[in-house]
Amino acid sequence: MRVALYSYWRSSSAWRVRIGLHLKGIAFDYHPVDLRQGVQFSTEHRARNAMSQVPVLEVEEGGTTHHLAQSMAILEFLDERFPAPMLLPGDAYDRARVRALAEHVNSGIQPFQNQAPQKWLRARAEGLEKEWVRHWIATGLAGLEEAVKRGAGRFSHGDAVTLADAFLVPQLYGARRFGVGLEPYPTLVRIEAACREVEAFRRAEPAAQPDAPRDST
Ligand SMILES: N[C@@H](CCC(=O)N[C@@H](CS)C(=O)NCC(=O)O)C(=O)O
Repeated sequence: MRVALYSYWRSSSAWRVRIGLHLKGIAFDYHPVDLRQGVQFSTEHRARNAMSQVPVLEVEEGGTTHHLAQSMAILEFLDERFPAPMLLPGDAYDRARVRALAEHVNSGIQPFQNQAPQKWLRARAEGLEKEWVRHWIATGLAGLEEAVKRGAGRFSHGDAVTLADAFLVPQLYGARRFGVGLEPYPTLVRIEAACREVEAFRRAEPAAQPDAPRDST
């Protein structure tokens, strides 16, 4: 099996997958897709992902090349094919909780900060897009803080890293990037610090990627 990731250094969704790949010790080729230059809209990339987005996980196996889209689906695929360490817990209720925490970010926060809606808003009211992004991140993180608090240990769900942490860490980076203060979310910030002690999380950080600008730290 050969694995390659189509990624962009600062993409929070691609970052989630990088965390999963590193946690599981899966070797992969890194193919940058420059979202600033619009490479996601090229014919080649659209053939890999009809939504013109990253991440895309390319998996070559048994003579077939698969292009997997959507970070949640990719991470679940990785959990099925490379079970150690599992990112989803064994118990169905625990699994539902971890998926829900990940979805808070995946469908409740990140889509609002994406380039496409920002561009759409900016074209109608210059500057409004920044207010919009900050509003949805702050509101979403408030809900996430409450939800995580109810079952957190060292990490979002007890004391083992799960999928929920792979979604949380990139989202907090996004919050800082857009100028959202993190003081109201002490549990989330504490878990982020615990994640940063794990090498796989450090290897997945934007500044550690080959397409990151030199001054990106
Ligand atoms: N739900 C998707 C979201 C993917 C996504 O939003 N990717 C962003 C980068 S984080 C992207 O490619 N944006 C390109 C654009 O807005 O033009 C996932 O989890 O993979």
